[in-house]
Amino acid sequence: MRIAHCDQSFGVMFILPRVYPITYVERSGLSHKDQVKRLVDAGATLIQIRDKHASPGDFYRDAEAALRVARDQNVILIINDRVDIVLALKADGVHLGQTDLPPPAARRLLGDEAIIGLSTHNIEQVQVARQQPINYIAFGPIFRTQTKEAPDPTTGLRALKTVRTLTNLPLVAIGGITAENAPGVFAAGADAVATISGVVGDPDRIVENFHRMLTSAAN
Ligand code: 3NM
Repeated sequence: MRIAHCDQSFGVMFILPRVYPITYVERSGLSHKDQVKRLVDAGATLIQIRDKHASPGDFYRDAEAALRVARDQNVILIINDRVDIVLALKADGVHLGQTDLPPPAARRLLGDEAIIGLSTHNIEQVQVARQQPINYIAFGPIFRTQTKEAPDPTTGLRALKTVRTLTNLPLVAIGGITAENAPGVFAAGADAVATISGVVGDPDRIVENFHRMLTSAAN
């Protein structure tokens, strides 16, 4: 796999892969653990688990099982939003949205070894993000997404190009990214593409779709 970026700014040897898969129970119909298992089998090296609907207790238990699968294969596991669950499980990091705990607070709780990512949706948010104690910036939705509830307006590739000129932090593009449009996203300056439906949308084709994304990312 091609490696997009290596950042040691917070004492963590962080290798961001070109394809960044995110689990989602409502899209795949599978538990986070089962999605992680298939993604690990497909060769993913970093996975985010994301759940906007489960109770904290249910998400905790599924995350614990998913982390066990990931740890067995030295795969990095990032948890969306839930700093408390990251802390309780000693997972590898957290992915924060604009309305979650501010990155400095998450950094204080999780320490310098944790990976912290931050979602941004416009240039102003990117300007703020680059001052934050984070390991990567996510930007999107680049294209129309049917996965996120109440998504921000699509940014398109032109805004992604602008973002690339503003930061040297590892840059993850997200939102409506498929094997077909991924090459254009990389050409616009993304280091990685994050995807939900493009990989876990069809539970029977997770391995196949992950490989398609990888092939597309290598072009
Ligand atoms: N965040 P799909 S778009 C989780 O704009 C998420 O920050 C976004 O799912 C953002 O690959 C998005 O199925 C949904 O479009 C990504």
